[in-house]
Amino acid sequence: MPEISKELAELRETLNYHAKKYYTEDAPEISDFEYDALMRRLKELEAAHPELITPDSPTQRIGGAVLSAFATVRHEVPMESLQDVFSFEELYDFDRRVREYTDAPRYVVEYKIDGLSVSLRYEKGVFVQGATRGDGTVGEDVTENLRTVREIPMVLCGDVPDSLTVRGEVYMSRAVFEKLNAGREREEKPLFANPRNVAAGSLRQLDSKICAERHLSVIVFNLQSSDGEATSHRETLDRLEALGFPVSPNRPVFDHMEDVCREITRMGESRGELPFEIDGAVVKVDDLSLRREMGSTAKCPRWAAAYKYPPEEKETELLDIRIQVGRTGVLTPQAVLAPVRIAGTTVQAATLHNRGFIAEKDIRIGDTVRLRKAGEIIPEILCAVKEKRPADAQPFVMPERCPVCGASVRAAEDEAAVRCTGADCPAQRVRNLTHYASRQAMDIEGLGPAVVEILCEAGLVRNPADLYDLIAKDIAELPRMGEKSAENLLDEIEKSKENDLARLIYALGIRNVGQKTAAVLARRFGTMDALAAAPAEELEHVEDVGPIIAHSIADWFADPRGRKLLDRLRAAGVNMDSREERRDDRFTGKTFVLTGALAAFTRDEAAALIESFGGKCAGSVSKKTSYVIAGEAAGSKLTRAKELGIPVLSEEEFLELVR
Ligand code: 0OX
Repeated sequence: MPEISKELAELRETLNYHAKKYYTEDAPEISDFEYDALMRRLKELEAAHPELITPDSPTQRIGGAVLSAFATVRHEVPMESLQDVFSFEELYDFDRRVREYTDAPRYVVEYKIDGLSVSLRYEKGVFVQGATRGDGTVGEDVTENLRTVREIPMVLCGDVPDSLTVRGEVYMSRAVFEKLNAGREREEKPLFANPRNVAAGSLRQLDSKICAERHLSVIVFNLQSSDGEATSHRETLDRLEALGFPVSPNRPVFDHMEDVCREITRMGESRGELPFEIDGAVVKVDDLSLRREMGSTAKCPRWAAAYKYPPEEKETELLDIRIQVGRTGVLTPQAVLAPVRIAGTTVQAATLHNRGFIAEKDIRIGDTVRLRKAGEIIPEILCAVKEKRPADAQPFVMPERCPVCGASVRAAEDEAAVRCTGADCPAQRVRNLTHYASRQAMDIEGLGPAVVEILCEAGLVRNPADLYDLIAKDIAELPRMGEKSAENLLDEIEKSKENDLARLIYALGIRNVGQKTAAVLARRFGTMDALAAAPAEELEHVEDVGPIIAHSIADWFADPRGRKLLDRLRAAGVNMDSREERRDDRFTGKTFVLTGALAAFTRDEAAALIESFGGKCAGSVSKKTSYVIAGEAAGSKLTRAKELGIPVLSEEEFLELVR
C-alpha cells in the first residue's frame, strides 16, 4: 500500500506539473501521448484503490459528479462590484475623488474580462471550494465545475499560506467559443450568442462533465483574504502568480490619469486581438493601505473604476438583401454587406429581421448602413446613412414566393413574420410534429407548437423519429426550457412509445386518415406491418375506407420517406401493435359497476379500460354484477352490492387487477 500511495502521489504531482505547463503556461514539456499514458496509469490505480483518490488528483478535473442543486456559500469577504464610468471625464472625476486621500495616486490598469466572477478558497494550499459571486454576499457552490477548469490550480506551489481566498473571472476564450459554435453549426444546433453566456451556462451545469467539455479559463485578479499581506496590488498579483494562479500578463502602473487614458485607448483598439472578450478596462489604486483607507460604498470599492468602451460602430455598403427561409418557414431578409472589420471580426452579413424593420428604417439596397455588434458578437444594422444614398438605391420588396420551394408566402395578420405555405418546406415540419404530438394523436404533453418550433429552430428535430433521439442536455439549453422541463418532456416522449397503434396511425398525418379511420385500421390489421403491406384494393374494403382514403394510405406507405420514418420509430421502441391484438380477455363475461369518485381515472376512462379487457360496465348493481368498483364517497350502489354479496374492489385493487 505505501508504494501505491507513493506512486499515486508522484503521478499526481507530475501530471499537475505538466497540466500547468500545457494549460496555463502554454509551454508543454512532454507529448500528449506521454501525458495520456501517465493519466491512464493514474486512473488505473485510482480505480483499484478509490479510497486513495485525493481532491487534487487531475482525474477529478474531468467531471462526473452530478448534483441535484447547488448549495449556497456565504462569502467571508463580500464580492463587491465595480463602479462603471463611460467617459474619460468620469474617470477624471474618479481620480479627483482618489486625490482627496492622496497627492500621488498610482493606478494599475487591467482588462475587464467579460466572464463571471468567482471566489476560490484554498486550505493549506489545496483548492477546497469555489463559488459564484451571486449577489456579492451569497453565491452558489460550483466547486465541482470549477475543478474542471484546467487553469485553476488544485494545489498551490511555493510559499503557501494556511488559508487563502482569491477572486477571478472565469471565461471562455474566443478560440474555444468559435470551435464550440462551429461544431454546433455542423450538428445544426442553435448557436451560442456569446462566450459569456456559455461560460455562465457551463458553470451552472449540475453535471460537471458538461462543464469539463466546455474548456473554460480563468484569470485571477484579487486576493480576497489570506494570512500575510502585500503592500501593493502589483505585488499581490506577483504573489498570486508565484502561487500558480493565472494572472493578467500585462499589468502596467501609471502615476497620471493621462497615461491611464492613453493605455485604455490602446487596450480598446487592440481588443479584437485578445484571446478573450473584454467589456472594459479596470483602473485600480495600487497602494493597498490607501485602498483600506478609502473603503467602499454600499456595493463598490471607492478605489476602483470600470471604464466601459462604447460599442464600435462602422459604415459599410448594403450590397443586396437575400431571403433566408428558417426551419419554421419564416422568411427573413438578410443584409449582404461589403466586408467590414468590427470588434475583432470581419462582418459581411447581418439580419434585417423582417419587412417592418426595413420599412421603418427605410433601408434600401445600395445604401451605406451603420452597424455595430450587439453584445460584441452579433452584427446589428442601426440605420441607413441617408446623405450617402445613391440615386439608384433599390427599395426592398418581400417576394411572393418562397425562394426554397416556390410555394406562395403568407403573412399572418398579427405577425411581422412572413411564412412559406409549401408542403415540403420547413414550415411543414412544425405542423407535422405538432400534429404527431397532439392530444388525439401521440398525446405528448408539453410538446405544443411553441416547443416544437423551438426544437425545430434549434435543429434538434425534423421528423417524429428525431423526438426519440433527444437528450436532456440539448433540451435544457434551449430558450424557455430548463432541466426540469427537459426531463418532463423526455418522460412524456418515452411514454408515447406505449401508445396503441391507432394513435400512431393517426399521428403519422396520412392524408384523409382521421382518428376514426385510424382506429378502424388498427383493429382490422393489428400491426403496422400488416397495414403497410396491404394493397389499396384490400384497404378499400375496410369499413369506413373508400378508394380515396385507400390510395392515400397506400401512397404513404409506398413512399420511402414514410418507410424510413417507420423503421426509425420502430428502432426507437415505439409500439406498432394494436392493443386489440395484445388484449387479454381477463374481464370477458364480467360486468362492472363504478361508484364514487376515482382518483386515477374519469368514469369514462375506467369504463374504456374495462372494455379493452373484454368486460362490460353497467349503471346499476344487480345479481349479474361481477364487481363493484368503489371510489371515494361511494353511496347507495356500494350498500346494494354489500346486500347482494357482490365483491367490492377499491380503486387500488382494481388497478392491481388491470396491471
Ligand atoms: C474583470 C475584473 C472584475 C475586485 C475587487 C473589486 C472589483 N472582470 O476582469 N473585477 C475586478 O476587480 C474586483 N477586476 C477585474 N479585472
